[in-house]
Amino acid sequence: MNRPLAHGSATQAFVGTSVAVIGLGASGSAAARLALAKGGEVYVSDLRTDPATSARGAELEAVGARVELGRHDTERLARAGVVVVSPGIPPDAPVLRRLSDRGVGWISEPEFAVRFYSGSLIALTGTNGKTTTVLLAGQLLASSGIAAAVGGNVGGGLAPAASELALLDTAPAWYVLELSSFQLAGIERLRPDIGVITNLAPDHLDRYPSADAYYADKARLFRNGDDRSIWVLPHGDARIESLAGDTPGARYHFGGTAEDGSHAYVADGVMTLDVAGQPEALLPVNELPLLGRHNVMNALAAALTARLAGAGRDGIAEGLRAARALPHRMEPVLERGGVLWVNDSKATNVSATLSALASLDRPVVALLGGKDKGEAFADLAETLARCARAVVTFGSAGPRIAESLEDSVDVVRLGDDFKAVVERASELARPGDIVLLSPACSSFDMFDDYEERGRVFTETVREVA
Ligand code: UMA
Repeated sequence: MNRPLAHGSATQAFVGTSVAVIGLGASGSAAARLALAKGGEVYVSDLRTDPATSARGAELEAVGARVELGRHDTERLARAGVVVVSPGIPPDAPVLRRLSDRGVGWISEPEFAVRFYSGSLIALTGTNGKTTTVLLAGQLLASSGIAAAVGGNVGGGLAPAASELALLDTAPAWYVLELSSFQLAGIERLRPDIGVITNLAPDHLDRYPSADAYYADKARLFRNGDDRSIWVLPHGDARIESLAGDTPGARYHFGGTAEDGSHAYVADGVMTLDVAGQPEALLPVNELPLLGRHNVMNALAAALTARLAGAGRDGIAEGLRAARALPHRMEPVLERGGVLWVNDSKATNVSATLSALASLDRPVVALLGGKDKGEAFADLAETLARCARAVVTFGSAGPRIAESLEDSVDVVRLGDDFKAVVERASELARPGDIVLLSPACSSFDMFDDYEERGRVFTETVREVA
């Protein structure tokens, strides 16, 4: 199963290639370093001129890149042999419009990185659960004695950018990459040996004109599929099947039942794999040390992926028992007075919050709010009506969330004082409840990012609860 497939076609021929990198964040820096290490001539530009960007630029200049801050030189970019674009730069950004107008194409950073890989590739995408699943898949391979290197869109310092994996001293048997829709938008040749989709739901509607446009970028995962491809997909998702269309390769499904032909499922309370007509019990689902039913789905997807990459049942079961919540993802903060406080700050869209709510079996005080990305908060109403003792709204999306939910559930409207939000939740919660920060919005109205929001929540809970 573990075939060494040459992703790394860029070798000697690459030396001297002129590479332009647009954006000097985590992915731009990593792509520039990879290009330099492989003998490329590198030009990096970023519109920012702040001290952090300047410092990163100086580091790259010291190793041979030409760095320009404060502008993108279209002429210079258009002369490059390869243009690598950071994922945070939307296709309608002026620099990309100018390149388009001149007929100049670009690729994403993972597309550039895999050209230097020399091992097999697992590429995983989805709307929610990507990072949990990709890191778990890597751990399950490791606990089965298979060398795996995990990276990509992971963020939060939990794993490196795709390009950094191409510079490891020893190539792993498997590269395990998380890919965002922004990164998939810029792939050309990237061909996963195993392609995984965790789930799909509307997201990033502040960048895409429609959910369908977002799904179309996700579907690019399938574009280079061939007869050797293996696809790991959720059971019974008609939309994902239609995105896969008639892509060649073998399809495996998780999350259904033994009877419907799923290859990873829970039967009689036991997580089970069946990739070859022979059920393999992994562990009782209540022994999986991750909170929430959606994490059972993530664990089934990771286990199936690892199994198809050559991991054995015992190593997978051992790895699942050792699984731990990632920071800001259904992360228990503390339990006091019978109230469990849970930090799910990473839930930056409605569907992630819905999964979190639906996965719990205790009454919930839900903390919702942040920057409004234009989603339909009314989609939360039915689930909240069933499980919520109360909702506390905050931040710039707060008023719209409150209006969408007030007919279904008790809503307390608060503003930008996050400590007041935690204090109010503490008053509302009763023994046996869960206070859940799963805000359904991004954080940028009040915090630098979802991580800062989660950290402040954790600190405030420890102080207030
Ligand atoms: N910039 C320009 N010109 C422009 C616009 C922006 O130069 O016209 C510059 C900005 O000034 C900035 C840089 O481009 O310096 C932005 O880079 P970036 O936003 O692409 O961020 P990176 O630091 O490179 O991080 C990216 C991913 N970020 C995004 O996709 C927004 C990280 O995913 C990823 O971990 C990292 O690459 C390494 O692969 C984070 C994320 O939030 C975790 N992803 C989104 C998600 O998961 O929902 C997609």
